[in-house]
Amino acid sequence: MLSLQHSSLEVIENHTNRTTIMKFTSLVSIVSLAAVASAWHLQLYDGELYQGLIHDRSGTLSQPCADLDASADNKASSMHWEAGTFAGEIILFEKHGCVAEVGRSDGDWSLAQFSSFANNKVSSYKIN
Ligand SMILES: [Ca+2]
Repeated sequence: MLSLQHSSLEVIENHTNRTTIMKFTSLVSIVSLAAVASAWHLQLYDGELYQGLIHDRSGTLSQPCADLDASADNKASSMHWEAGTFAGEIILFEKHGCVAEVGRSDGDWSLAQFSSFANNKVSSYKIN
């Protein structure tokens, strides 16, 4: 009778240890996921071939709509876009308030020279 009680107690202890180990493993997984999540990065340049940086911004989540400052407005002629883990697409607009689309990415987008349609026109963007 005494030995039976002892083995029951061991079963409970083993179960508790396993639960603790599983909780710890889940925590490590969450921390690892956060470490590999990458940010999006947008760089706009006044000139072709990435000359004359006029806008440089990065973040992790989507961006509803951002107007460019007066110093960068209607000037972009080339760009780098690195899609992040949680934001893949950027949409460029001719007017403030994300009106009149001039182009959109599908994943990363390096554009050494904007089309004549979009050149020196971008004044706002949205990140999805
Ligand atoms: Ca320009």
